[in-house]
Order: sequence, then C-alpha cells, then structure tokens
Amino acid sequence: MNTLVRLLPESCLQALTAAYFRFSAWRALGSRSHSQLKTCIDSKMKVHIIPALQDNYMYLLVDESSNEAAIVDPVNPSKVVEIVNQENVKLTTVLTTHHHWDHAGGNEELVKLVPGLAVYGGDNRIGALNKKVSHGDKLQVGNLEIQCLFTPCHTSGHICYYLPSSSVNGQSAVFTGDTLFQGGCGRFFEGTADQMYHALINVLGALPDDTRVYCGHEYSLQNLAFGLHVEPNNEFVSKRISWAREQRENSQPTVPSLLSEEKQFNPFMRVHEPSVQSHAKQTDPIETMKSLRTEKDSFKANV
Ligand code: GBP
Ligand code: ZN
Repeated sequence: MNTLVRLLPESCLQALTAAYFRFSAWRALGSRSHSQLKTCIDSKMKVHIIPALQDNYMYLLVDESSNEAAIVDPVNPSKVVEIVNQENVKLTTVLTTHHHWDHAGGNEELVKLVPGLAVYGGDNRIGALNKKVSHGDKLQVGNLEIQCLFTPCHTSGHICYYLPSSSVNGQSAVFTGDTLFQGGCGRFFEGTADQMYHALINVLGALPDDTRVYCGHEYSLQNLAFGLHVEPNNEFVSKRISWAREQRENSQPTVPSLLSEEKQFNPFMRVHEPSVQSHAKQTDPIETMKSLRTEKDSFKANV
C-alpha cells in the first residue's frame, strides 16, 4: 500500500486525500451539530462560535460599535446567513484561513447569498477570493483592526488572523485555522517541520500570553491524549483532559484556549522542553517537531 501511495503522482494523491476527508465529513452529515453555539463577549467585539460539519468551527466576529461583522471559514453559508439575520449585523467580510474545502468550500455560495463581500485569504486556490493578503497586512472590520499572519505548512498559503488587544479593547484574539489547534497542530500537508516551528514558536508563540486562540477544528480530546502520551507527568495536560471531557459531555466547545495554556499543554509548542525532547529522542527543537508530527500522524487516541 505504501509503495502504491509513493508511486502515485502528487496531484492524484491530493485528489485522493481530499476525497477521503470529504467522505469522512459526508458520513457525519445528517447527524446533529457537534457542539452548541457559544458567544464570547469583549468590550468592543463579540465572537460567535458556530459548529459546522463533523468537527469544524466557523467564527462570526462582530464589531459592537458599528455592527459590522466578519466570518471566518464559512463552510456552511446558510447557517452563517441565519445567524447574521438573527443577530441583525451587517456581514461585510470573509476571512479564509486556507484553501481546504472544509474551510473555503462555502465561499462561492456565500458571496451569492451576500453580494459585495470582501473575501480575504492568502492562496489563489480559495474560492471567490478578491483580497489576497500576505504577512503583516492589516484590514478593518468596522472599528476592529485585523492583522494577517502568514503561517505556511499545513498548506502553503495558510493565514491566521490576529486582533491585538488595542483593537478589541480587551483580550487579544487569534483565529488559527489548521495551523494551531488546542493541544496540537495541523498535519504538514504542504510544508516542513521548520515552517511549523516558525509558525508556532516565532509567529503565534510571540503573541501576548492572554491571547484567545480560536482554532479550526474541535480536536482537543484527541490532541490532549497525544499530549499525555508525550508527557505522562504533565499536570496541565491531565487537568485539561478532565475539563475538556466535561465540556464535550455537555456538547460545549472547548475553544477558545489561551496562548499561555497552549504553552503549558501543547507538545508542539513545547519542543524546547527536555521532557518533550526526551520523548522524541531528539535534542534539536525542529527535529523534535518533525518527530512529534510523524508520531501523531498515526497515533490512535482512545477518546
Ligand atoms: C482527528 O484527529 O480527529 N479525525 C482526526 C484527524 C485537518 S482537516 C483528521 C485530520 O487529519 N485532520 C486534519 C489535521 O490536520 N489534523 C491534525 C492532526 O491529525 O493532528 N482536511 O479537511 C484536513 O485539513 C483536508 C481537506 C485535508 C482537503 C486535505 C485536503 Br486535500
Ligand atoms: Zn486543513
């Protein structure tokens, strides 16, 4: 099987991978939503956490002063429109983290439902893209200022969106797509350990510790199970598992986490720690990142 996979051309492999992920999500369609809706309120911004597909999250950000709104990764456009109408806000902006269909696959339909939307993203493969961005670009949604952070690796055009505390007049926030998950990170589909190290340690890791992290999937329990396997004596991991279990039993999202918490329980943000390096049998943080990702790729979490 492995030999067969190696013999297939890259484009064919990508099509097979996409088909596999689509099939998994399709199997989950028809079942009820994976989490309940939740809203995080800061003095200038509201974030509506909206479950989609089997384990994706879409996020509706509302600028309280102007009632203008942006949606992150609107894979389910009719659900987005329903919540926009219910909240009585003016949707002007789509923030796309990456081109994978479970994030960008609703863009074309959403621009038909809401004409005139500005569609941001960092990759030409993103549907309906009309505002291509790169690292350091800034955009406005009402009075909210949003900064684009280029974090290639999961895909080569991945962008995270950051709102500094000055923008939200409270705790800063970052929308990390499939780069940083709670307790984990995205697979390295189009990049290297070196790039993920840069993304997690130098770019996202440099944001303020109290930044709220809103990631693209509800994977916390699977990720934390791997975290405990890497660091069996890390109490931050075991405590977070108990908390996340309770949340999930009540169909509550585990997002957001804080960046300070990720630094305590996410093995991929802890590649400088002796405990993590010794598990990976490495002494270099980038080699540790590489080895953790390879192990996680085939890790079966019992959750
Ligand atoms: C889990 O952990 O629960 N179901 C499993 C993992 C992001 S989605 C499924 C999985 O591999 N998910 C991807 C990932 O990066 N997971 C991190 C991890 O396993 O640690 N996707 O939908 C995925 O990016 C996709 C779409 C992939 C199109 C390839 C294409 Br082409
Ligand atoms: Zn993805």
